Amino acid sequence: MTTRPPRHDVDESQLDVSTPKQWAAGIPGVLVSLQRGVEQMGVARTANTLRLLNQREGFDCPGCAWPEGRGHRKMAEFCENGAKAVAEEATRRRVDPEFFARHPIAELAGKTDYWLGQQGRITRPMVLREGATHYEPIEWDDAFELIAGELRALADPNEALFYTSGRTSNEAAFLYQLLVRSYGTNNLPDCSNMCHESSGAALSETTGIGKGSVSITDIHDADLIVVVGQNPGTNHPRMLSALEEAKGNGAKIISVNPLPEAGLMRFKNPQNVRGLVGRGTQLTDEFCQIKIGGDQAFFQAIGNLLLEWGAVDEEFVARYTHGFAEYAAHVRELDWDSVDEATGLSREQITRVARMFADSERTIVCWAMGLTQHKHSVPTIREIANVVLARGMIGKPGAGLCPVRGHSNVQGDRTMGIWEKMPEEFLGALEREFGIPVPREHGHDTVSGIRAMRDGRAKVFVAVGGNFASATPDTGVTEAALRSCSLTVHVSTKLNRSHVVTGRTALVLPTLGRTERDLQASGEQFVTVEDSMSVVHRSRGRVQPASEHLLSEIAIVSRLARTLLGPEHPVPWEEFEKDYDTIRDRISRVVPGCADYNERVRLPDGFVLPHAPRDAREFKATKTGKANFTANELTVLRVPEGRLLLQTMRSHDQYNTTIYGLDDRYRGVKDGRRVVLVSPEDLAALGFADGEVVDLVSEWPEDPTGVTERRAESFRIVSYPTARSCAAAYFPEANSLVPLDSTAQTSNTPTSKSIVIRLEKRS
Ligand SMILES: Nc1nc2c(c(=O)[nH]1)N[C@H]1C(S)=C(S)[C@@H](COP(=O)(O)OP(=O)(O)OC[C@H]3O[C@@H](n4cnc5c(=O)[nH]c(N)nc54)[C@H](O)[C@@H]3O)O[C@H]1N2
Ligand SMILES: Nc1nc2c(c(=O)[nH]1)N[C@H]1C(S)=C(S)[C@@H](COP(=O)(O)OP(=O)(O)OC[C@H]3O[C@@H](n4cnc5c(=O)[nH]c(N)nc54)[C@H](O)[C@@H]3O)O[C@H]1N2
Ligand SMILES: [Mo]
Repeated sequence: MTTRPPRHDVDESQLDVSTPKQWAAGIPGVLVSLQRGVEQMGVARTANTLRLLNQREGFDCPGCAWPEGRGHRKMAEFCENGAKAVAEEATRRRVDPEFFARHPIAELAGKTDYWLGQQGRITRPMVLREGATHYEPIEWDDAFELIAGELRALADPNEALFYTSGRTSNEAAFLYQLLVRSYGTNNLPDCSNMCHESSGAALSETTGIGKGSVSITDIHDADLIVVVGQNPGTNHPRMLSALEEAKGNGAKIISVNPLPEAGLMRFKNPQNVRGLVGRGTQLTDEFCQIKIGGDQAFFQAIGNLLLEWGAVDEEFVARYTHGFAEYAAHVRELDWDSVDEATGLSREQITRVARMFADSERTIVCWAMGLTQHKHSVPTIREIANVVLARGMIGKPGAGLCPVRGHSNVQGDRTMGIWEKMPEEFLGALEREFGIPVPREHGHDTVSGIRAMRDGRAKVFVAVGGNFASATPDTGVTEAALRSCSLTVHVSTKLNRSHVVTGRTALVLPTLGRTERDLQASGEQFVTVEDSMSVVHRSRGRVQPASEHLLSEIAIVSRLARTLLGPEHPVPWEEFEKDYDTIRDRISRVVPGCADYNERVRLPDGFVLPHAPRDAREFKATKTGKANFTANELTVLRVPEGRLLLQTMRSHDQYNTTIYGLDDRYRGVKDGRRVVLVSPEDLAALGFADGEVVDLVSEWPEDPTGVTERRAESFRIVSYPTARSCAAAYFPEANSLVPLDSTAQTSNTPTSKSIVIRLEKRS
């Protein structure tokens, strides 16, 4: 057994490609998860930590936001990728001061995120002083003084940015936004800006709340589940068990995706014998191999047919909605040629699918990044809402809208106030509760924050979690923006690229992970999180912290606040750090729906936050007070001659920018990541062949900065059954191709799933 990190970085010459798999999980899934666990943690710790994953008295999986089965949790409620997420955090490998003494920053900056992440957990607070070649240890108090000094020196609090990634607990998120607003800014960009922001924007407008309306039992009870732009076999593997259960109850499943993702096709459930040794369950009944960006046209076409057939829930529409006539007039005029062009689907298939909608009594539509990261993402999701409303499929069992969230607590962070434009209701309550002035001017989101750093309007960058340098678009521009800061600060568990692309001075502050015991003055603490279905529950770490020098995120925020805001500040920061119940008491009084928080999170399965459309078909929070139909102009993404539309996605062996390993097992890619998947027909038409190595060149003539081309070098072509005129490569290797200013209307999310590229032979 070895827990030594790899000495060598990724060697793309080892890359090996085989036929894509037709099914997900089964025995290989279990074996890979155990193998990764043992490599990182050893045998005993693997058994111990995995036993506590997603159990009532254990910790919430730091992987995805898919909910746990309420009431009837399986003995091992984990999946292959959840197990990898745990192994990555509970690893025995360490990045200590000697590591930083051995490796100058210039050397670390040449490593991939894979190599950096595999080195292990950071053990001590570290500082990179101006002009220094190496990080060196720093005492916690000195680190807080350093940050406070830089923040006080700014001409305006709006010159600082405070990023959050969605692993942060509710308590830490609540304190962090309180610190940032006490300091005087709403600059709270977060990973959500690059993730489900488009869903939030579309759903708030149409239903009055930016969250999904279904529960896990609704999934089990649905008779039709439509999975659009999502790869659950990799990114939400426990969702496959829920889909399997729904199938067992007679549900039909439609998958809409440019790629035939193995996990959606057939699932061999590792929790039962039939799944381990049998053929598994066929999940998808109807696979719509749509072109990238064709979903708006797809849902308009379905709306058009439902109207034509009179398959509208008239009573629901009359009683609960607004704007139906305009919507109906608009989709009746649908141009079917545009639908053909945008979707690449046959009219027979679209008609068959529309028939399934018309025949269904309980429909759920699920979606993720395949829908949210396009220029027209918000209108696309509004179009889903139109169809769901026309069928009356919200606020009843087995039906509803289901944006499937990414990070395990990204939804909770928003609920707790991590947003650059929190509503007045929240800001006013915060002001009254603490007797502090709270700024009202909207802050920077991720993209506008990068612009502010680039242009010298933001000078201090602080991040609680995440990997800003690698997760954001336009890598070259973003890295230059970070380097222009006077100070960059990262509260992190593991080393990543953002620690080596630094401001003039940089701090890395190591923190406890989800799996670790959190001991404070009043005793052992737990934290709370909210899953994708608005269930709030406890998470309690159990393993010994990676180092005695780690502080919890809550302690770090509280101590920074005390140093920055002084002992006279009206917020009782010290008390918060000692006893997290005192934070939850305040959450109760400030955050809507969280009354009696301390009592309710102690219930065995926690509690469900209110959701008026789900609970009572109430839509009072929209502008019209009703659920809104919308008439949206149809966008058809046109790919110029000789070009392809590139999506950037996740392999089976990564968690966003954390690269667990180099295999994308289901897609048949092994020992490498620089691949571009293109259909055999397009390869023939463009004069390329499988196995050739090319540069990817993105083209965006509209770029306001005048840089119309971006290049990512050396990708191996893989002939792959994707939709025509589409291509796929992995995030973050392809992020340099996404122009900073190419963002979705309304939500400002980078268009990471639709970039026009050409392939260029390497000479
Ligand atoms: N193991 C693991 N789990 C994760 C993550 C991880 O990296 N690893 N990340 C977490 C996070 S933060 C998130 S947001 C989620 C992401 O979960 P997903 O959204 O499943 O992640 P992606 O890999 O981006 O996959 C996008 C899917 O959409 C499809 N797609 C792309 N463009 C289009 C389009 O125009 N139309 C349609 N219909 N489909 C399209 C792609 O083929 C792919 O199947 O997963 C979360 N869970
Ligand atoms: N091209 C392209 N770009 C994308 C996407 C895409 O599909 N394509 N997806 C976007 C999406 S959906 C998202 S959500 C973002 C993700 O953006 P981020 O959330 O910024 O990135 P992650 O890779 O999830 O962050 C990983 C780092 O978080 C730290 N970390 C892990 N656990 C903890 C913890 O418990 N506490 C603290 N403090 N730190 C911790 C570790 O240091 C680790 O290196 O990327 C976006 N970027
Ligand atoms: Mo995400």
